[in-house]
Amino acid sequence: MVKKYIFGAPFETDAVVCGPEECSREYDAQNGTITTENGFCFHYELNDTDVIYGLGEANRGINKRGYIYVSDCSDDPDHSEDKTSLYGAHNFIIISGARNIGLFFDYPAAITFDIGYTKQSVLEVSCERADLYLYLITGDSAYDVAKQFRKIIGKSYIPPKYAFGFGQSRWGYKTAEDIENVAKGYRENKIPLDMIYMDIDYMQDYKDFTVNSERFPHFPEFVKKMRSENVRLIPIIDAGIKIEEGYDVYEEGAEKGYFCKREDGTDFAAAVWPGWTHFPDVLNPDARAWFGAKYERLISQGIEGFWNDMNEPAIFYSKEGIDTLNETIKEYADYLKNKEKSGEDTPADGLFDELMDNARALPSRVKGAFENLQNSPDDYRRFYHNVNGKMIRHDLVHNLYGFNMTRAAAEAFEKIAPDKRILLFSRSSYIGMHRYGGVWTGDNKSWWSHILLNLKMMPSLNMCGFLYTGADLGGFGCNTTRDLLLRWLALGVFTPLMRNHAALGTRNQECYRFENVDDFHHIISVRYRLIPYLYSEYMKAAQNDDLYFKPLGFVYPDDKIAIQTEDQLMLGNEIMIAPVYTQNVSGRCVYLPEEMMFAKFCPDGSIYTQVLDKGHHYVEIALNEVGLFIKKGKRIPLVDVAQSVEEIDMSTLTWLGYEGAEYELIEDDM
Ligand code: MIG
Repeated sequence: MVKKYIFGAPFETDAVVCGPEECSREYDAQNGTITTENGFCFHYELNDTDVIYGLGEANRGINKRGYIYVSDCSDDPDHSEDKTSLYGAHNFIIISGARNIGLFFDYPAAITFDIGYTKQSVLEVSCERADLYLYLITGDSAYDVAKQFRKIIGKSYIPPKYAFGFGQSRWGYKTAEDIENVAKGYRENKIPLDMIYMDIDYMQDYKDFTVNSERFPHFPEFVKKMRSENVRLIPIIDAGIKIEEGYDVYEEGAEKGYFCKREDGTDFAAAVWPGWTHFPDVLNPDARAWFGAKYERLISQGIEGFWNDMNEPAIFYSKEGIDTLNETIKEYADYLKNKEKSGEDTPADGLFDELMDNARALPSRVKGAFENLQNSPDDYRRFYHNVNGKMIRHDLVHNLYGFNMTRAAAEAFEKIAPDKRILLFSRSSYIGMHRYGGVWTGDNKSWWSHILLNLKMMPSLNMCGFLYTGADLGGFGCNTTRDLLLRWLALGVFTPLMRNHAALGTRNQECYRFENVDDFHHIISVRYRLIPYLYSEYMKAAQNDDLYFKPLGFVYPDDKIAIQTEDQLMLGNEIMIAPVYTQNVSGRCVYLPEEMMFAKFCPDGSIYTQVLDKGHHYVEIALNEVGLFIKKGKRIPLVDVAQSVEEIDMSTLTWLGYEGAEYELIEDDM
């Protein structure tokens, strides 16, 4: 059952589209106490065994207990264990124990989830203003609660079929030739590939919707040529529009008043990749339609997919921020000068100590002012959105920017190509955006711990509606290693978005750059063999408001060990995955909540199978192998390897698993 409560004057976020019409009056304090005197605070006493699920793209475990999380969309490339905010704001949690309660705090500014951090047995959710909707869901199990929540937030985005293929990306591909070389590297080594991503360097001076004509002399022809090789090019779009005379997107936006404004009505300027930019006011429906329509410029040149970046929105600095920094530096310079002048009255040794102290403090204060330049909360208070003619300060709706940038594109796609699915995913998001696109989990690192973080985020994202998700395989920051990439790809085989992406300046990370390329060929081949299954399960999850990835506890709610298993996932209705995420090991321990069939895709193309009993097992999985576990009595479809999704030959379909099992295959030609 879903109940909706209203506090104060909430902002309409459009996260919920099929919720209860009416707000309930009587609130049962058994579901947690609420105070609204000093902002909003929800307080709940936890039992020792209560598990907290949810929060979508958040740090740490599947069970979120024992830490503090803040929904405050942040461009932070250091996803270390202490971080409380990442790129998304997914304010849905499930308290699961003797009772199962779901809570969605529909509030678009910063909101804190203290889940047993201040006090181990206390859950507290608080935000500065008591203006929000609270949705309270009660159900039979955590899984039931998650599905009820998914019903009220509307159907999840479905990407085109090719987007279930493998994609290669790198920040640093500059020219058509760079991209052709990547395609060649894959095709020559017979490693399947469907997409090559174009990062910011394809643009002319980082201007959205432009293509550098020197580096891509005949762009539409180039797109067509790649497409004829079954490779789609997927360009990036950034949030900021470059301020430049003659750039029509800038000129139109300024003229129509479609950019975010300062309090005095002038367009707010922030420096990002293009230099000074304005942010399209995507919370204003007219501005949103205007911005979205611009994607047509690339679609008309043959482009069929996009990734939206920098939409927290990320800010390098503002004019105001630079002024503050300069003032800080000047203040200190003056201070030191004055001290020098008044030197006669001060004992020489005392002056020296004081000067030294100040000299030491100077860099740290300047450093502080410098650090505060980037993504500064001060800047987020410096601009406004026009919502139905009312000026709303950005920080009060901060978490909706990425959502609405992506919505802008998706709403436009419905007009530009109503019968076509276009690939679209975003870095920043809020619940509701799941109807318009997917997400990638941003700038992770080539760390073993980030394979596990990737795995843990997946079911939590699914609970919040985001089904088309994945991480930068191999790691974005830092230099990857061959074994790390192989192990991470073996997890990526199962994530709907399977993309290898790396940062500028890091070691080359394309699969064909490493020794024994066959190993990469084999891991990615397994993905393509599984696509009929992965696609079917994705479609079922999207159509039935279900989860593609589930924590084990959702399927085995009475099994204490299953509930506590944080490094295995259920995928669809047939399989469990248990990827290896440790360096220098030849296998791993795995827990089976019931009898299952272990299936291992061996490099010679054969599949090793073994029925294993309920309980703990050690399974051998080499660097060039992919393992999965088929639930008792189930089977999955398999096809022969193809070089691209389009080339998959369904007549090669065979079955893997328990004989005689039923399976519903979902096929279409989208
Ligand atoms: O400030 O476009 O997360 O995937 O490669 C960095 C360059 C901007 C951040 C994205 C990353 C992308 C990078 N971008």
